[in-house]
Formats: sequence, structure tokens, C-alpha cells
Amino acid sequence: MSPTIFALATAPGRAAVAVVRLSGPRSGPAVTSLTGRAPPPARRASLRRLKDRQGEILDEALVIWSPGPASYTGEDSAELHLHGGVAIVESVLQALADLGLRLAEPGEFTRRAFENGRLDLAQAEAVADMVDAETRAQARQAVGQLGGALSDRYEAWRAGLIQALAMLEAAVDFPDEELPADVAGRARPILEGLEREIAAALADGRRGQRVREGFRIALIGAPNAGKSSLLNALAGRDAAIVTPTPGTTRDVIEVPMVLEGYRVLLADTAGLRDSLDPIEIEGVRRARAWAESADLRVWVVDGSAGEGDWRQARGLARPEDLLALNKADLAEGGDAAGARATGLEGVAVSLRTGKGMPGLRSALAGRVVAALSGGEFPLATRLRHSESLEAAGSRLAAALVDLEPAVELAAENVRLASRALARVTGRIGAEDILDVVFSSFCIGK
Ligand SMILES: Nc1nc2c(ncn2[C@@H]2O[C@H](COP(=O)(O)OP(=O)(O)O)[C@@H](O)[C@H]2O)c(=O)[nH]1
Ligand SMILES: [Mg+2]
Repeated sequence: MSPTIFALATAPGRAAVAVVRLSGPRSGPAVTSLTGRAPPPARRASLRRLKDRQGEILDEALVIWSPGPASYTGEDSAELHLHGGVAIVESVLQALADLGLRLAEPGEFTRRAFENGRLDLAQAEAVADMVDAETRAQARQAVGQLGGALSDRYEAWRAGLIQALAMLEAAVDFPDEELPADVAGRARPILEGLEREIAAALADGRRGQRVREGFRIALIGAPNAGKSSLLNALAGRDAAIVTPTPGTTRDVIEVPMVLEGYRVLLADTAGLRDSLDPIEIEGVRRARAWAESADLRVWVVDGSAGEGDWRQARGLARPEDLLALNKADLAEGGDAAGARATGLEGVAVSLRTGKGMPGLRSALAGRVVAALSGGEFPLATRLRHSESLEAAGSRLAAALVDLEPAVELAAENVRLASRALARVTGRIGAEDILDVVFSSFCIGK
């Protein structure tokens, strides 16, 4: 029998209301002991006076009794809606501990919900994502995932694989009997269809992860072009040091912000140039590494410079990148034409006067929306999902190669592909995967 657990489910600190949850077989007796009477009618808010074992009144609380299995965790559970005073919450938690109940670990309520079949693993992850969501897009994606938008697709793929597997196994088991001539041949279109769908999901794969973790934008360019000024202007605060001294910024400075409802991670970087200073060399190395793995690069160019270091940037630029032609308050120099010749979409701005900034902001937002919005629900919102998809995809590819010459091998690869997909919804749940997933939760969830 699992131990009965309790935790404060709301944020700690002074508040109007604080909710304490309990779950496990001794929830009913604990409610009885605290209220001095049998648990109230199921799933209805009932006002009860709570007392400790010495009979001291702790609070007047709303008690909601949710007997299993139709509860969040699947077990007998209860919620105590207390007055949100720190001392009141403390005294109720103490009373529960005195009754022999144990404080819950992070994510333990949701882990029990998963173990009791109330949620699958992808849905349990969505619960954590909902709690962590800071933008509308993150919240929307998490709500969809909790509703099964991701799990349903994985289950449908698995069903298709199992259907194909049944055909292949029939071919393996009864090679000489009166089976329809070309069983393997009939499995092929099913497997090919699945392979296409999984490849498409993978191609789209980073979108869901970017929505959850943030779309990464690197500000790069030569020293003194105005990268740090741009970061500060976009972030709306002085996050990076701005000085007339070239080479001021050395570390990558990351600032999270929200653009069009999407989480964005903006990075200011060291100016790209050749240097003999070991600190600056390391700064430039980090700048390049960040820029290469970023989803978008904004090339900040000092448009007033006669001849700049735009050359340094060439190798890293990609067609979707943006150009910020800065210092438009000054006379245009030779560098501006050179930068325009790259063909990247450019916006003339002045960080000194603010001129052109609305245009740059909307160009940035447009890039983020184009990259992250889409009709289909993303089928990988965490690295864990895309790794499973990749594994399934390569097993499927191998199965298609084996199909004619070695049906047994093909069947085994199809089996492994379906197992890779099953890991996402936790149908096959290795303990270490579960520990990783649930350790990221907060206590009380
Ligand atoms: N005239 C003018 N100066 C600017 C503009 N933007 C930045 N600067 C100046 O250029 C210098 C370098 O700016 P900074 O943001 O530190 O450039 P970074 O080295 O690319 O990070 C500072 O002295 C800024 O005040 C601008 O639009 N016009
Ligand atoms: Mg700087």
C-alpha cells in the first residue's frame, strides 16, 4: 500500500487562500481526524472546522473529498482550502505530519496519477509545462498536450506498426502455408506511410521544443556596431554594458523576453574580430558557437562605418537572418552598401534616436511567428520526444530495407520502432525516464 502524502499545492507565503492536498489510503482517516467527523460528500466543497489532536482549532476550511479511483491521482484524496496565512498553513501541515502522513516529493501526485493510469507520460509532462508556462504559446501547447494531442498521434503510429507487425509475423510463422502471396508486400505501404509521417514530424521537430524552451536569437556583428545597445532596447532595460570602447562585451548575455506571445531568448555577444587578448578570443569563440546554434541571427552593422568587419560574419549568415543597419542618425558609410549586398532582409535603425525600431521589432516578431506557429500540433515538445522519434524512424528505415530479404529482421525492427514510440507515452516506462520526468516538477503537483 502506498504511503499517504501531503503538500502545500499553492505558492508558499501570505495569500488569501492556500490549498493543501493529500493523497493515499489514509486520506479519509486524516480528514476524519482533522474535522472530527466522516469525510464530506464526494467532490463538493464543504465548510469544516479543522482541529489538531489536542483539540485546538487550526482553521475554518473548505474541504473537498475526492475518493479514488475518480480523483486526480486515482487514489483517495482531499484538498483543504485554508486561509492563506503562513502560521495557519504551517499548523495544518504539522497536524498532518503528526497523523503519520508523509510530505510529498516533487511531482509525486502526478507520478501517482501516471502510475494509476489517469495520465500517460506525455500528459504528465504537459502538467509540468502548464505550471511552468510563462507565455500564451507555451500554455496553449501544454494544454493541447495534456488533452492528448501528442499522445494520440503516437498511439495511432503504434497501432499502425502493430498492424504491420502482425502481417510480418504471419509471414515468418507460416512461410509455406496458404497465406496471401505477398504479405510482406502488403506491409510495405503501411510502413512507408508511417516512415513519411515520422520524418515529417521530425522535420517539424524543433518547433515544439522552441515554443517550450524559447526561440534563440543571437545579436552578432563587429565590435561597436551597437549589439549591446540593441539588446538593451529590445529588453527594455540595461542588461548589457554599452561603451564607446570596442570589445566591451565578452561573455554571452542571455535575456529572456516575450515576442508575439512566444518565449524568446535574446543573446548579446562579443564583437567578431581578430584579437590577441585571450579573454576576447574566448568571447568571440562563444559568440560564434551561440550564433551557429541559434534559430535566428541579427547582424548588427554600423552603417556609418567606412569599412567594417562584415567579412567576419559571412560564413555564419543564413538566408533567413536579419540585418540591423545601425547608426542611421549618422551619415551612411561604405559598410552599409556592403552589408546590403548580402541580400539579407535589412532594417535601418538608430539606437540613439529610436528611429526604425518598430520596424525591426516587427521584422523579428514576424520571423518568430513564421518559425513557431503552424496548423499541426508539434509532435516533439522535448528532446526526449525527438530522440524517440529519431530512433523509431531509423528502425522503420531498416525494416523497409530488410522487408524482402529477411522478414524476421524486418519484424524485429518494427517491434523496436514501436517500443521507441511507446517510451514517449510511457507505455514502456523505464524507471530512470520516470525519475527524470518527475524530478522537474514542483512539490504539490
Ligand atoms: N551615433 C550613434 N551611436 C550609437 C548608436 N548605437 C550605438 N551607438 C554607440 O556605439 C558605441 C558602441 O555601442 P555598443 O552597443 O556597446 O556596441 P557593441 O560593441 O556592438 O555592443 C556606443 O558608444 C554607443 O553609444 C546609434 O544608433 N547612433
Ligand atoms: Mg557589446
